[in-house]
Formats: sequence, C-alpha cells, structure tokens
Amino acid sequence: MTASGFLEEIGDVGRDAKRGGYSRHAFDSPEQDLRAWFGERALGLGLDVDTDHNGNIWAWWGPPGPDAVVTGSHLDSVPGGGAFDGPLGVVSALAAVERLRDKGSRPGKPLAVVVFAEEEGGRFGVPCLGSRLLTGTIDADRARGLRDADGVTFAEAAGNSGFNPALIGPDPERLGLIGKFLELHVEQGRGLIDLGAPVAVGSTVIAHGRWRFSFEGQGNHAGATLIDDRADPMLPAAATVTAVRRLARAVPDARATVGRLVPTPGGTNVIASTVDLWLDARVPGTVTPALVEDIKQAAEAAAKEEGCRVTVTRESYSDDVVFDDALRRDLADRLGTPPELPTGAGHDAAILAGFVPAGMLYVRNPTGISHSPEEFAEPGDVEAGATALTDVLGHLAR
Ligand code: HGY
Ligand code: MN
Ligand code: MN
Repeated sequence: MTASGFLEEIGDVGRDAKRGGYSRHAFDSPEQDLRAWFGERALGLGLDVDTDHNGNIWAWWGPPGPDAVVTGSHLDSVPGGGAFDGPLGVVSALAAVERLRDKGSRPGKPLAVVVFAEEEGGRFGVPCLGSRLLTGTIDADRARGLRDADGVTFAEAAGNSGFNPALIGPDPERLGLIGKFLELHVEQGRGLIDLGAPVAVGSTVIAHGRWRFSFEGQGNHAGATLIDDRADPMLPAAATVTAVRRLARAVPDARATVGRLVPTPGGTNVIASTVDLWLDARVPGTVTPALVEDIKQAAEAAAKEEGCRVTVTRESYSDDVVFDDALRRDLADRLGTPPELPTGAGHDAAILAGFVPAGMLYVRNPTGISHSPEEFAEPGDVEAGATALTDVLGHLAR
C-alpha cells in the first residue's frame, strides 16, 4: 500500500462537518478508530503492536531492544485540522516498512513505528502529552488531572480507554530502547514551495509555550446594567488580544496567537462573569517569557481599568530545540543534501530530542497552510517523502 493509499483509508475518520477538516482528539471515538486502524495495518505488516501506559502505540519489527530505530508521529488533530499533520508521518512509516519488507530487507536493529498520544493538546491542553509523559517532562499527577472542556480528566479518559491511570508517567525503560528517532511531517509553512523541493531535513524547532489568562468580573444582565456599573471581563480580554498582536509585532520573528477565547456563561444577553483565553507564544531563543510578561502586564492593566481580576497560568513551555547534528548530516548524505528547514511548529521529535538523537523530515505543502482544512501535500510529494523515509530507515537500521 502506498502512503497515499493508507491516507485514503482514513480519509473519512473524524471529519468535522461544522468546522471543515478533521477533529480527532485523544481517546475520542475518531481517534479510537484511528488507533484500531493503525493496529490492524501494523499487524498486517507483521509488526508486533503494544500500547504503553501513557497511550502511545508502538509497532515493532523484531523484538523490542536497545538501539532501536524509531519513527512515527501522531494521529490526533487540532479542531478542524488538516489531513496530513500527524497522519502523514504515520502512514509514511507504515509504507516504508512495507517497502523494506517487500524488498527483502531485514533490519539489523529493532525498528518501531510509534503513534504518540495527544500531540496537539487539542483535548487536554498540553501539546506532546504522550511524548512528555514517556520522557518524564511533565509531572504525572499534573497530567492525570488535566481536564478537557467537559471537565473529564486525562486519567478518566485514559481509564475509560482501557489504560491504568495509576501507571501514567515516565517510561525510562522504553525510552532507553530508542537509539534514534525520526519523524516525517507535512511542512507547516512555505519553505519547500519557495525552494522547489519535495522533502527537507529539519534543523530546529523554536521555543514555544501556552498560557491561560482567566479574567473575572461581575456577571450581569445585558439590558439592566448601565455601562458605568459594569465589571465586564470581556473588555480586558479583548484588550489583551490586541495587545498580543501589538507586542509581538515589536519582537523580531515572534509569533503570538489567541485562537481560543471562552466567555462564561456565554449568553447573548449576559455580561460574562469570566472570560478565559489561551495565548500561544513562540519566539526563537530565550525571549518568549519576556514577551509573555509584557502581555501579562497589559492584561493586568486592562483588568484593573475595568474593575476585573486576571490570573495567568503557564500550561506548557519548550525551549528552542536543535536536532541531532550527526543525524542531520546522515540524513543529508543519504538524501542528496535536501534543504534544511527550521520550524515554528512543535513536534514529538522535539521532545525526544532532549533524550535521544532525533531528527525530522518535512514533505512539501503547496498551500503552506496548516492547522486548517487547506493543509495539503501532492501525492507525488507524499511518495517522495515515503521513499526518503524508506531509504533512511533502511540505512539507520542496517
Ligand atoms: O502546535 C504545534 O506547533 C504542533 O502542531 N502541535
Ligand atoms: Mn499540529
Ligand atoms: Mn503535528
């Protein structure tokens, strides 16, 4: 089966009729369907499939063992996400294994395809949750207590999906098996379009984090409350959204976004009692915290002016990551020195890079758009990516 063929097989799973694109979130039914599909396809390729206590799925070619070459990505999406972000790395890995098997290759090292849980943080709010748990870069109790929009905890959702929540946490034994990790991913920008190449090697991932701003005011009647008698949290929230753009524009190469803003109770004729908004801020280097501090001060000033209060909570943060130099050179040598690209998008490979030699391959996205139904990769480039991955995996696992 080609990588495009595998993608087609899951093309209708988790379609979001309201938003367009796909909504596939940790342990919800579309993602469960994708987990089952992956298990079936991996078994069909003769791989041994097991799921770790954090919900990450591992498909092994040969017995799990040290110095394993591991590849893979994620199957969950952002709300209304594209078809390629995550799944492209998984289907390309399956296609690569099939091609290696078909040509009679027998890896000299253990080789595994992994599907990480909750990479987008689309349900429980922390990105790369599965790889952070594997590596112990998030406190297990904090992870267990993370809640989705309906108040369901990660522990409850995991428990309802057959996992033992008490076991959620670092997995040094499994992490210790990984000799190298390589993630193929659709490019989430225009780098390859402008360079006219189908595949690139990843170089760096910029620092990025998420902060929750909770504004509290006085809920009240929209018609019976005079303007001067209000403490409306929507005002400082709106001022913060515009401050984010103003302050980020003043910082070179900064990206700062408010994509999610939730008033409570959310009635048309109701002055909100609280408004929560989430800031996604990313700047190369060590500047992100300073930018967020400036945004926080603007939020506090706006809250004070409206007689409201604001609480700011950091929900996740990752420093800049530079992928393993030797692996990058090896990838470049094997692939005829394709372009090298930095990215502003976070990935499980960037979490693993703190523990094992990790690298990435990107496949051209002709729209340059991601986290949107417009994300795309041409079938020819999808196959170019699978061919590159096949070659590199065969080389690394020889
Ligand atoms: O948000 C990100 O950068 C990634 O898509 N999780
Ligand atoms: Mn993504
Ligand atoms: Mn992704």
